[in-house]
Amino acid sequence: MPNDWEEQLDGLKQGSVRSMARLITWVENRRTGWMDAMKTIYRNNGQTRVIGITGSPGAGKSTLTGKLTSTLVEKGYSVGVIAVDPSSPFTGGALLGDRLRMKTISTMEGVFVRSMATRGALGGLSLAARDAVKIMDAFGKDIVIIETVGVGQDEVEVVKTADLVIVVCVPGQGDGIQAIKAGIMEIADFFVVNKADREGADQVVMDIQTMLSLSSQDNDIKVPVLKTVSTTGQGIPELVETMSDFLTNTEKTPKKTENRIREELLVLLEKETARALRKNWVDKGLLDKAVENIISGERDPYSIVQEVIKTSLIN
Ligand SMILES: Nc1nc2c(ncn2[C@@H]2O[C@H](COP(=O)(O)OP(=O)(O)OP(=O)(O)O)[C@@H](O)[C@H]2O)c(=O)[nH]1
Ligand SMILES: [Mg+2]
Repeated sequence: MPNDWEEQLDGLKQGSVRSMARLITWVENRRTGWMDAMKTIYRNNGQTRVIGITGSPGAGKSTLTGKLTSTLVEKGYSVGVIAVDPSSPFTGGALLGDRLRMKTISTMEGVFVRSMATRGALGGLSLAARDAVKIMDAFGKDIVIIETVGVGQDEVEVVKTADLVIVVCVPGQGDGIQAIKAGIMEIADFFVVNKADREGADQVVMDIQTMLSLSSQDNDIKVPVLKTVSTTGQGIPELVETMSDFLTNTEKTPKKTENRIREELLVLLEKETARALRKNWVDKGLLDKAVENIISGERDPYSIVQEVIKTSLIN
């Protein structure tokens, strides 16, 4: 491994926030040596619990994340935040209020905020976020909160692997139902009806509960539906308590861990084989050559694919 990697890994071990930030960027950019660095990081992983917060745009996810974070910090936890959303207040939203919110959270003692764009991560968003979680874990973060808008598939993939997934709904515009339609209901461990200071919050709670009872296959699992007002902090202590109970009770769910490792390994393998193929085959002009051969009638696409698979994966 190159020396500069070693240097940052040492820094990470010694609690340098700068090293943590740098490592996340380097890994995200797939800088040479990233896999060796991740091997070391992986060996130092274990204790971090990941909380995924998702929901429709403007539902109050960032405000909620901020309140949760400050409550957790008060309780003595070290918290990391990954905001996956280019328009997130954490990344500098256009509104003054958003800027202020971002400032409050990122200057909080013991809090590390990292923003990530939906597009741009070389290995894909979901891997980039998970790599970042692992780096924060090795640094010693107790809790990492990932905030994403619950729209695109990428965003859903990211939160899916969290230890606890919170789906945020709001009253008005049929948002509660919308979230459910988007197919995120299945991944929700909790529902939070935020903006409960607005009219219709109880109706959304009932709608969600009705949906849950209709679709529930496993009656043993009770999905909590809580109300919050993130702006004032109302309902946050109850939410933190419910979260804490959930995380304690799911301390060891081998099935979930197994599924996560399986999924992650498969995605990583797919991404890396595709990258290797690009590097060793496409970038070396072999794609162009193959196209020529197909046009001239010498070869067909199928035998070429078979040949590439054989030579690159088996040999
Ligand atoms: N009335 C009311 N407003 C809230 C509440 N929580 C958040 N807001 C407001 O809703 C707006 C959006 O809040 P954000 O926290 O930025 O929402 P978000 O879900 O992170 O938004 P995106 O990341 O852009 O999807 C802000 O103006 C907040 O002040 C709440 O409980 N009640
Ligand atoms: Mg946000």
